Amino acid sequence: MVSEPDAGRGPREDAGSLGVEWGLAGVAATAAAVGSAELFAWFLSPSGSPLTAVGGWVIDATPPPVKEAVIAVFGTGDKVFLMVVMVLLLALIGWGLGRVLRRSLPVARGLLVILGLAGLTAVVTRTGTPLVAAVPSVLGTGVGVVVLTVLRRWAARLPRTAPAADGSRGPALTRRQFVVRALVVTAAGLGAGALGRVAGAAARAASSVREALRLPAPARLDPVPAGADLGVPGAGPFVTPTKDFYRIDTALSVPTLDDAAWSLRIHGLVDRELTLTLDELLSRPVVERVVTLMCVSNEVGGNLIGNAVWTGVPIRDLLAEVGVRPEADMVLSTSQDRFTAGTPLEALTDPGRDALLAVSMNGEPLPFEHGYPVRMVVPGLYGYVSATKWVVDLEVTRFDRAQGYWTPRGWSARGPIKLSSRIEVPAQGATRPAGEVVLAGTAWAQHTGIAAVQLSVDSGPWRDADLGAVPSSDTWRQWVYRWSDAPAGTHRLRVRAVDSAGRVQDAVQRPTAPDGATGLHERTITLT
Ligand SMILES: Nc1nc2c(c(=O)[nH]1)N[C@H]1C(S)=C(S)[C@@H](COP(=O)(O)O)O[C@H]1N2
Ligand SMILES: [Mo]
Repeated sequence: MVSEPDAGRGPREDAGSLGVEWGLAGVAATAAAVGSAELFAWFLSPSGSPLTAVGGWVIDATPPPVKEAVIAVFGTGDKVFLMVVMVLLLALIGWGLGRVLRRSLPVARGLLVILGLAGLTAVVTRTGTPLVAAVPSVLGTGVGVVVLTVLRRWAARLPRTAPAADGSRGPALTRRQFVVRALVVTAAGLGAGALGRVAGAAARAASSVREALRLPAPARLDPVPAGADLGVPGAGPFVTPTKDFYRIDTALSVPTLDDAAWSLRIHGLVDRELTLTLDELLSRPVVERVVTLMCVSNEVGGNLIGNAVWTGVPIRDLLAEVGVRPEADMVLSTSQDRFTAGTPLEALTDPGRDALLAVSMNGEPLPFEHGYPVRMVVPGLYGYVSATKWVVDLEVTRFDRAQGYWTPRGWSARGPIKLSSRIEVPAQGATRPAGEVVLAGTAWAQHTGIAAVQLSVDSGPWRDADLGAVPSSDTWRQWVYRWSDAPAGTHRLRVRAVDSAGRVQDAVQRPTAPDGATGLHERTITLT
């Protein structure tokens, strides 16, 4: 048992001189508490991770402009950024805890318990968490309290510190020895935390049945035609490799659902509710479709867009099976981690549009980050209103009754993708020899199709680029423009697209919120 060192008597004799030791003691106890909780979460319950739960709460509570700014600066590294901020904040809290520990062990213990309760509250208020998810926070808090107590006893052995309650001091410790011990405890806490998060995620991924998932052969294929990839060096490929595919979601820890446990409930304004297991879903005809997904947060010329080959079951077929009531106009999809998207019903029932419950991406089961085992893919709509990953629930409803996750956060309820284009080659600021300059990039108007891409040099006339082939109107389209007799000097290149309905890309610059950026992409290059 740990005896009761009492700091209540206020070791005034050390005032000022031992601040660093106390601060480090607090940091060490906090690291031990949080680190061990993360380690326990690895064994016991991934949803029991207090860092993930608090981070998720922060993500949900962050005002949209702040979120926008973070994504603008850190891109898909936004979650690493949040983790670093949380660790720094915890270090600061720990430091403060150490200052309190110097005055009173019971008060410091109380504060650590409050910190643990905050983590626990974040965990248990995340919907859908099993009871066992509460255990890591409780155990972690216990570890923190014990470590705090031990550190207080060690502190009592420092010169000029008040002795423990029983008057015992134990053999003297030098300040240096104390600091080393506190740092070792801190490192152990950080190590446990890192192990819990990194190895935990890897272990869950490896032990899963994802690799074993047997993908049914598609009843209908969607081959990529020759000439879709124009092969201009420096331009992106027509089909985005999975590892390079952008990732956007609110999930701080990627759900690693076991497909044996997965089920999908289809309910709401339907004649016959339906719950499907994965086997039941995959016993229906599966089709292959090449579809370009895009995030509404993509700036003009940005990278939050990717094109992949998906296979899955048309949502239209399942909606026909359950019988949609006439008053319905939206399907609210919910993910295992409680993200929601509100998709216009007509985009899902449209006989000419294969909105899918997708199970594979580029020939493999969906990666965990991209929605394993099942996600939605709806051609023509931004991801936030359509592309629900880890989808477990489809509620047929109405726009005046339900809202997707981003709608109350300042994004429009409906999100058709806007016609846009970008220059990929040459790079901004590139220097090339004058003469022939090859410009290349992509343009998109998902589910409408690209009819033309035009280039303007130094505000001159718009000239047509050559276009690559496409499997359908649901993908982006590559373009190449060979600018001959390009003179030396600095030039401004601008691109615009024209869709198959004859609409010309909007040149007015608008921000991404509330329904997608507009404006033309341009690059400045120097020819010598
Ligand atoms: N469960 C879940 N699904 C989600 C999201 C999310 O936050 N959670 N984000 C959506 C958004 S905003 C986009 S742009 C796409 C991105 O899909 P990707 O990460 O596979 O590229 O997923 C959508 N599906
Ligand atoms: Mo998005």
